Amino acid sequence: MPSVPFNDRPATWVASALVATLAAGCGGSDDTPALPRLAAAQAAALSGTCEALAAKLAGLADTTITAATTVAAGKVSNVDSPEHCRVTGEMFKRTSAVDGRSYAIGFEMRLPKAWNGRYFYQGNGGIDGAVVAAAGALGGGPVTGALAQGFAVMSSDAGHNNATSAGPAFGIDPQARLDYGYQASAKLLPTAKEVIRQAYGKAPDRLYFGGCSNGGRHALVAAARYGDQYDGFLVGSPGFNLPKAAVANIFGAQRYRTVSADPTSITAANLATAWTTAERALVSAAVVAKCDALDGATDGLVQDTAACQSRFNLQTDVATCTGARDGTCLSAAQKAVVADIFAGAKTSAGLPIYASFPFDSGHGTAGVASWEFNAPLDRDSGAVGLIFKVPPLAGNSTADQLATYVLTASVDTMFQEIFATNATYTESSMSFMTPPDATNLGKVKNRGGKILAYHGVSDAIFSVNDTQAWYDGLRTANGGDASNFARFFRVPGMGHCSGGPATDQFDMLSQLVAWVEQGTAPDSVVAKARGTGNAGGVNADLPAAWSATRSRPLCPYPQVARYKGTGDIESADSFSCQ
Ligand SMILES: [Ca+2]
Repeated sequence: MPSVPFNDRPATWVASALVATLAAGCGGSDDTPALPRLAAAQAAALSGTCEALAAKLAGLADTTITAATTVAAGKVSNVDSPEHCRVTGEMFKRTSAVDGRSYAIGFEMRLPKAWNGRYFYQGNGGIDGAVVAAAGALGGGPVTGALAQGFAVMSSDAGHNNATSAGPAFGIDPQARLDYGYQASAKLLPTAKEVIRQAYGKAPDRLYFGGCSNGGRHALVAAARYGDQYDGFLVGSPGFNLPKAAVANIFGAQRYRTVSADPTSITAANLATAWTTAERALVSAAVVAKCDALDGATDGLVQDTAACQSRFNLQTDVATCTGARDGTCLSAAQKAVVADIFAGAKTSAGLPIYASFPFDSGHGTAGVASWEFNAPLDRDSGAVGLIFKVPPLAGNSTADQLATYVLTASVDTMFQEIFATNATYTESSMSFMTPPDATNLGKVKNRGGKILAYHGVSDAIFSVNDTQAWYDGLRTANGGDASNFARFFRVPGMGHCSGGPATDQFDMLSQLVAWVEQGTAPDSVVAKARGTGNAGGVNADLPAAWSATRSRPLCPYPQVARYKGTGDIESADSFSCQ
């Protein structure tokens, strides 16, 4: 079916979206025009009963509301949330002419009884395909979320249901690829606004878009494609070059396999023998030994990531095995493989496929093992084989066939196929998955919109260096400084979206709102460790030597958190961003 641009919808939200109040900004220097500041959202209460909402919404175009049910205050996605109305439905139900399957954009909205006047679109992770509870969860074992803060939150499956499309096999349907890539959120927005208007008597005053991983990708894609539709973007650990990252991870799997216990095996357990937990911890211990003190505090965290990359040398700072591997050394062959992977996957001709990865303190975690050894076989295989490449593999490929493909097919060819099109798949995955022009964000900037991005330095699937390169490009595109509308925070030690030996609990949504609506830009963000007793869930990766309540400032790139030289080493107050 043809795509339906959001702005072709004859919905009542259009007029209200065009009258966003602009007030004079503050903080601009004399030679820099101040950016507009958007007016603060005004709270409202749910009018009428939740259950009556379904009938009011019966006439929504292209939309079927399946239920509207009151939910009492309580936990949603492990976050304490207020009483709210949960509306579920689907849009654009259709049958694919290509694979014969039924598709729709499934969604839910959670509408707090006491509303803060704001909308939050929750970009979800992985390959989507499930309507994750619309808690507006903020990553990193959060104790808060958008719903808890009074936002009306929408979550969707992005146009396919993993139960009915056999997971990644939705990629056989060209329109499902496009909905997953960038179209679902745009198609949902008019419905979201109308639901809110019916629920509260007005459209949302301010609109936000956030998520982590693939959700961070959705957020950055929305900033690039729909920068005039939202006021703030929370971009977490974005896989904004997801097809490239997936091919790079497959490159890694093929390299790991050469130093695994059984180079003919197609299992994740075998791949994991290539670089064991003890050996990964060994490398991180060597990184910490070399780099920990560069930030002034010997605390198990490497804040000065950039300086560390030139100080740490895998070849000389980690022992080379002279006999059998025993966890205290790496073989020369292992070092070559790990060095290649961290330098960034390349084609056989030496062309970069994806970004490099920095050495950091968090390589020894179970999360890293999952991304390095399991993901190529059970996630990247389906993503590349069925969703990203043109042409795709057969939709009924078995798990063993997908694993064999990943471990034996040409990475060079995969890399070409993520840029390819044909008569059926008229848009390449690099087109539908990535921001079309990720450093051209004038639509966001000029209307007063703001972007906060974060990325864990020990993330093994999407590289912090890729996000950093995007931000460097954004700075260049804005005269060398993008900090008046976009800021990027590295999270030392943190794995993919959470975990790792890190202070991984932080609330950037509140900071984003304060920046958009009050003009208060975040000069640092306090992040906490999730030690024993943490309400967001204990982080099993925390070193025993850390205080359970350690805190650190996250600093806007390129600044680094440095110890002041005095004060409690467990407290963010003892560090400053420099
Ligand atoms: Ca340190």
